[in-house]
Amino acid sequence: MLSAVKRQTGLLRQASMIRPIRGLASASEESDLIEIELPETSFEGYNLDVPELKFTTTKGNLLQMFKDMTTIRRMEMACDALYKAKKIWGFCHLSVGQEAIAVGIENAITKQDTVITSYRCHGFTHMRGSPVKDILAELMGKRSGVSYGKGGSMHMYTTGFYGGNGIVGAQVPLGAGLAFAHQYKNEDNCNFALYGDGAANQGQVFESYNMAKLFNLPVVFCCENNRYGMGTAASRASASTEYFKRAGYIPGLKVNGMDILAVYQASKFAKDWCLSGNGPLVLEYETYRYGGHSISDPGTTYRTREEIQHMRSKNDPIAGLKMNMLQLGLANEEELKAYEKAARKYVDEQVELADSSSAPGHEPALLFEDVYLKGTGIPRLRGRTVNETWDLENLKHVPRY
Ligand SMILES: Cc1ncc(C[n+]2csc(CCOP(=O)(O)OP(=O)(O)O)c2C)c(N)n1
Ligand SMILES: [Mg+2]
Repeated sequence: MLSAVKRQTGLLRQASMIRPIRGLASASEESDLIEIELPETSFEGYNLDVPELKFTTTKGNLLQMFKDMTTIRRMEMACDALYKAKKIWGFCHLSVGQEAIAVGIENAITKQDTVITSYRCHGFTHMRGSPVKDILAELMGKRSGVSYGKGGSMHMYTTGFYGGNGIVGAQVPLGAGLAFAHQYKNEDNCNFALYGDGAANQGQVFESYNMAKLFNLPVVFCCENNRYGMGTAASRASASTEYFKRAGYIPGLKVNGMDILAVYQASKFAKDWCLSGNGPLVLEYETYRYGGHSISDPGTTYRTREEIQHMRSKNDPIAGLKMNMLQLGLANEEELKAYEKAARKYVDEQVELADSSSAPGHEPALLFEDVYLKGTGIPRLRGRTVNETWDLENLKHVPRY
């Protein structure tokens, strides 16, 4: 197993080239502009020409992505500690190692685009706009949580972000539906629908490909291939692990998901693709989760410690970007350390705030909030039995529906 990993990650390791450029903008912006050249191994296309390896961005953009990834990692580490301290209960799926995907996508799109993903959703929720304290409060079942303490780890939402979905693959047709809404409303926006390598085998994923192609929907089907679905290696669950080719009639692009610059460029390309009227696209981000499937899985029974260690030490997305920025003098060691320290301080403060916020009350009205969109509800809602039917207007039991 290790030799296969080594072979693959040897390619992933090649660093991007970044250099400052001059002469394209005003004096103040000029010093901020940089030219990136990604390694040739960053992309593999299926029925399309891969994105340009050379592109221009700003130093500010790279620093922002560094800060975002660092914050998400600290937040996930805080989740782990809070779980061990028994302040978080139930399911909890962390994305340590996969940060480049949520961060790279968000920096390539706008708030008017929509995103939907699986249960591994904390990083996406933050990138879509929720402060860390609201995410942690949700995990601790607090009223100030992003879902008012009623959702927990897998069910987080915010503007332009449709979850957080616990049913494997269920978010993919919802993503196609969101893309349909963008098209129907003549919006210049698209949907990014993320799913795992395990989810890629679900029937509803193929139904979504079909409808999306028929309707030419602006949806980017994004497979986060982290090589495992719970404890099962992708090659044991998928007849073909070339996830970017699996829609057949929809072009695809495989992306080095451990290199934030490649993720960023591919995500921009995908959005342009959809907005140019090309219809759907399949992206496969090759990535890796350092931890187990969820906090209750040590993650070491179905893969070797050497494999995990190898990915951590040779392909880490944060260390990779840091190395690039240092080598090119875009920031020095002290500045980057200061960013890391600031992220740690911010997350520590957010933990305090989340922890000190209050739990939801016991009043029955809370149970019926957020079941229906305001104004669209029904007057009565059935509980576990017909005798538990609730009159929602007067908040009391009524004998029968
Ligand atoms: C329909 C359905 N089947 C099974 C499960 C149990 N389950 C939860 S996560 C998971 C594995 C999914 O793996 P993958 O799609 O690769 O996502 P990852 O956890 O790697 O991010 C399974 C089988 C579920 N939640 N829903
Ligand atoms: Mg997986």
